[in-house]
Amino acid sequence: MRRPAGRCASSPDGRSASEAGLKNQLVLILGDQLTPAISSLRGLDPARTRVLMVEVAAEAGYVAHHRKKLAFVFSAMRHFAAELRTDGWDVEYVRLDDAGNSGSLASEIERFRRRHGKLPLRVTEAGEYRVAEILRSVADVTIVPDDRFFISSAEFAEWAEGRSQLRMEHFYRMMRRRTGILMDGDKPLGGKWNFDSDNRNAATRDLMMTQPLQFTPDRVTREVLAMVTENFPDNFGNLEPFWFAVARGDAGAAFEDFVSTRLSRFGDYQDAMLAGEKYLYHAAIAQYLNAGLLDARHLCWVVDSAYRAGKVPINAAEGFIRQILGWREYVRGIYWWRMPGYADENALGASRPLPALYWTGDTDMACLASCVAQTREEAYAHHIQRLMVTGNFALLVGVAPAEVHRWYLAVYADAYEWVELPNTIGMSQFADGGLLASKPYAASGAYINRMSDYCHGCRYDVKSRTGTNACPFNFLYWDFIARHATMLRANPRMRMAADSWMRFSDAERKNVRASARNFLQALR
Ligand code: FAD
Ligand code: DLZ
Ligand code: SF4
Repeated sequence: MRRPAGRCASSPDGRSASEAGLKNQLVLILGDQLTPAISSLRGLDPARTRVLMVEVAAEAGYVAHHRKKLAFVFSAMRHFAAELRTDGWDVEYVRLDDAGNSGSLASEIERFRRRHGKLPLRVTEAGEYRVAEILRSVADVTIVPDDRFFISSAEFAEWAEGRSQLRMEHFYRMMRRRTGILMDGDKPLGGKWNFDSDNRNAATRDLMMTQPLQFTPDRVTREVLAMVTENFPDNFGNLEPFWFAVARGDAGAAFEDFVSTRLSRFGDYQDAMLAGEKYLYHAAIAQYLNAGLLDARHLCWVVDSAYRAGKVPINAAEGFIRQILGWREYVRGIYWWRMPGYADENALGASRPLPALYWTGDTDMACLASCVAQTREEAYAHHIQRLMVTGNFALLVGVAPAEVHRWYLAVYADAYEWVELPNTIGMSQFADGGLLASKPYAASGAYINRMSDYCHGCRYDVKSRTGTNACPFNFLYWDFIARHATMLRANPRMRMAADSWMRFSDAERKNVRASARNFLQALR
């Protein structure tokens, strides 16, 4: 597909590229490529390049995105266009409600070429298989690698091929060695690779937590908010108050604020949940990082330096860096290695439709109601809420993984398929049969009770296993174990649970299954 740049082409309407001045190159910047050093722009002369950014109905509608997510993406795109112009680039920006907007990435490239001549297109590879396919089908396009990650998809595939078992921990150690982050020569700083065992404290109400830095919408964001209100009246999610950073400087300030006020306790309370405390010690930066407003290398080295300078403890620095250098890179590698088939995996044969409560929050289960309400308000839930509350529930009741995937992709401001899909299909729903995670993240109410205070305000009894007052996570957990006992007995990390089920009395087994059946009937 590569063609030499520098030609001057005539367009069908008789206009030529020279109408765009001396421009001989078109660069498309996608909504999650908001990085000045993006590979598509590198080495190009601003005087000879047209940059195209398009807000299109197809991208806004391939899932019913949360309204805050839509506002964030569009406002961040508009701010980035302004940033590029300040840096001397000639940017053509198409707004969603511009007259003539043809509605898709491919048709907008075509429309640009009709207007300005058939400039060759250069674009950084898309972060999503669906979009990558669209770009590959465009005429005269050069696709360049996205090098904002620590490891390329090809290098990951090389690492993964031929291994009988993939484990994030092995990948992560390799990445630590490769980058030197938190390393002292070939030894891990702090004497251990992983401090996860120190990171399982439950949070208590007397802890002082700061909120993520919040920003007042400027004129550009206010215009976007009005446009989203007008065009997406039925989408899930509260649009306001809207406080996300939408420009690079503010996103950077939000990260610095996290480092100075919350990072030191990030490790200790990483797995904790508290009703009404939406962020605890989490960074709340994934939406900025995934859109390109923050740089993963910079984040990891800042945290490495904070540890070396004695400002944060090792379990905090290592815990945070593992999420980015480890999990984030690992899930991206798996995504590109296993797509397109990965999206259809369903190892447990789950087929239930997504319960309406995921949209309404209408349930007596206090933990679920709280996580869905927070998701509606903020387009945010932290990892343990996603994994052990909403994800765990979907896993236990057997929701079709594709439906769970579409929900996560829609409702979180940080959701792009390359990172969301492996977290949902692999980590949360075990739909890949254990490729990504070593065991299903299935848990009873006891786990939620240990790690949160949700159960105090719940009408269900977390200590009861069966009956109408029993915590549904309890009988659903054992019902899940019963349904998949054969497969789980073959997994060393689940064998104990499967064996415990076999030790239940016949009467107890019957009660558990009847409680689950009744609950599931009502859920339908
Ligand atoms: P922190 O807890 O403060 O972590 C710091 C950073 O580490 C995050 O900003 C993120 O960039 C990275 N990180 C942490 N955990 C993961 C992980 N498992 N995979 C990849 N990166 C990670 N993350 C997304 O960025 N987009 C998604 O669409 C997404 N969908 C998810 C779906 C499910 C079912 C689950 C279980 C997890 C999902 N995650 C996703 C991972 C994680 O929940 C979010 O990255 C995190 O909650 C973002 O909040 P934070 O910035 O406060 O993260
Ligand atoms: C998520 C999103 C949305 C809502 N809108 C746009 C858009 O209008 N234009 C665009 O270029 N990108 C958008 N995106 C991001 C894309 O859906 C997709 O995730 C990335 O382009 C993949 O690299
Ligand atoms: Fe959730 Fe069960 Fe606790 Fe209620 S009792 S909050 S349903 S874990």
